[in-house]
Amino acid sequence: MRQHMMTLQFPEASGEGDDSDGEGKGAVAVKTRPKTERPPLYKVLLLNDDYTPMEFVVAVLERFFGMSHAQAFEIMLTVHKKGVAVVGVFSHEIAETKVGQVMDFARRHQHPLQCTMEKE
Ligand code: TYC
Repeated sequence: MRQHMMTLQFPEASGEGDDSDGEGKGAVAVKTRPKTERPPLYKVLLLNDDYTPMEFVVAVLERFFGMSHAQAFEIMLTVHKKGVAVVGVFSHEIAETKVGQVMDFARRHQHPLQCTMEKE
């Protein structure tokens, strides 16, 4: 059965060929594969600043990105030292939601923390 499927969908993979040599074995059913592109992914980035408390950033990473305390602390330190870090990769809609949640939460607590997204 598997061989039959391969022959129908991908005759070139079966060795049966496309009769381009004209040897004339008869009709071959050819199924085209419509190209289904995966939707793009987006990196969510957290930016360093001089004012947002470290413990607030850790709380953000735990609350909105499901990180353990240890993992959140590690990523916070990376942002603190390097200026920026990727905190997750998501679909456009989810990334937008995460960025909105972080920006809202920071604004409500009057911290200048910045969170952005960019196409991978
Ligand atoms: N640099 C901040 C401080 O020293 C800590 C911090 C870390 C701020 C990560 C933002 O995304 C950030 N208090």
